[in-house]
Amino acid sequence: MEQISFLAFDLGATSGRSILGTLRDGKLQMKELTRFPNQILELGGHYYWNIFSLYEHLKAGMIACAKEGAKITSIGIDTWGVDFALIGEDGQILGMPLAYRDLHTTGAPEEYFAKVMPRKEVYDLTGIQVMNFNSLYQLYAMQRDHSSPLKAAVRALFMPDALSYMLTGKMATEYTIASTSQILNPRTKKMEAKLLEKMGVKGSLFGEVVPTGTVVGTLTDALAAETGLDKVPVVAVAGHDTASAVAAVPASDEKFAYLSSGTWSLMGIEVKDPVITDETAALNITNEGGVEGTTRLLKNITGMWILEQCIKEWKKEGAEYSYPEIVKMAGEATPFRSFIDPDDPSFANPPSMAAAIRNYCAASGQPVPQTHAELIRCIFESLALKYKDILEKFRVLAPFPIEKLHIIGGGSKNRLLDQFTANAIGIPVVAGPSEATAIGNIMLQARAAGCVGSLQQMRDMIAKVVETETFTPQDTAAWNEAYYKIKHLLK
Ligand code: LFR
Repeated sequence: MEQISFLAFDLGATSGRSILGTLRDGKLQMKELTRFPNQILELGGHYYWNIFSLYEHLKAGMIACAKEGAKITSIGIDTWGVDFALIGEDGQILGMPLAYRDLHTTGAPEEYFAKVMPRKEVYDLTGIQVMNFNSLYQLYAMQRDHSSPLKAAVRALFMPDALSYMLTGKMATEYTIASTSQILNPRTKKMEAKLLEKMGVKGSLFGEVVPTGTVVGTLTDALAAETGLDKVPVVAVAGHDTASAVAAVPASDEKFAYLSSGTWSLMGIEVKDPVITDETAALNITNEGGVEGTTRLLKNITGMWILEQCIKEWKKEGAEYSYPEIVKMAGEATPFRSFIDPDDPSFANPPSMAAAIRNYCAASGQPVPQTHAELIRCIFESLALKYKDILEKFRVLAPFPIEKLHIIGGGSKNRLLDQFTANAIGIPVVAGPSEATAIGNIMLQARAAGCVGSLQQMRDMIAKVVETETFTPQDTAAWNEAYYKIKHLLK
């Protein structure tokens, strides 16, 4: 095979990266070109994404790519889910997109169910777990609050689609990212206009949904000239980062569960068709769109967010730890002392995460973690037990026996948590690749260019080139005992 290169932009809630991916003789090489911070911008009591600054960073990534001298075949962008930019009649981006941690959606789902459409009907139509921040409730809150950008908008574009629009001047709504909104019907794979129209929002706001792999357009003349990249096509890869990551699970068959571990922990299975039943509704399980028409049946678990917030807080107080130090501290702290439910609302966006953990432990009658090491141990053990709790639910739902858990994403590098997880769930954990999202982004561009065929072929190829580590369960009796002791805390 000739050498072929792609440029991937992978944006998370705390940082973004541009990566040059090159395929040659069935081998994938990745080179990080730039890394940049992404931060929620607080302004006038609201939280926003500075999309204009992100655009500047994408430009810097493209310039770095041109300097490498690599001739790239296409560009692809993936980001976190649910957030969107609004576009006016003249094509202008109407202000900064609101960030999903903005508090305007607190209680919004309940208001929507009472005033617009009952919860059951919304879930039956969309199969998406109810979370305050879903695009549907963001739009509800904006409409309720008479948002002027929403009034003026003729289109809305999800974050990856909005950035692709900034690069090409062309608008497209990609399927996997659209599926995070709770406005898409997974059976028809189209947006459900009535979910919007019934609350007075234009049903056509998101336009037609295009399949993953569609070419959105080419770089604008101005950008081609400024970056030196020519008029390269921008491909709508799996715009949702989790969809890109799941596409890169190096599994040889379907009998696995995955855990995409980063700021969020997304745990689930891959199935052929959506599963929308009373049981999945009661468990608040989501049916997000995957690659090749698959469904990502999954659940959001609050992941590294809790630790990330503690680290940020401790840094301000003058205590800065490297990742290996954090893992070492947790490894040395007393086991099974106190636990939290990571998904308790008190951890969503508290002024002090450490205080929130201490309050939770005190309120639930447990020893209060005092030291940083005790807090970290509490976070890691609680996550492992929460993973067990959720995996049990997928074991019941899965049409196949779940033989292993693939942990992918940055969190898979945490070997202590990988081992804790294997111990808690009692089946092997296969950790890696940590770069799953970027790999998925690149491989989906390769697929659009005709270099790889099916999703399974993609996975076989990925399995050959990435390094994974398998963790076999240990101390399962102690972990089981801990689980049953704290099960009542997990909602
Ligand atoms: C992970 C993720 C999750 C989504 C959350 C918010 O980065 O995309 O899948 O639920 O962010 O958008």
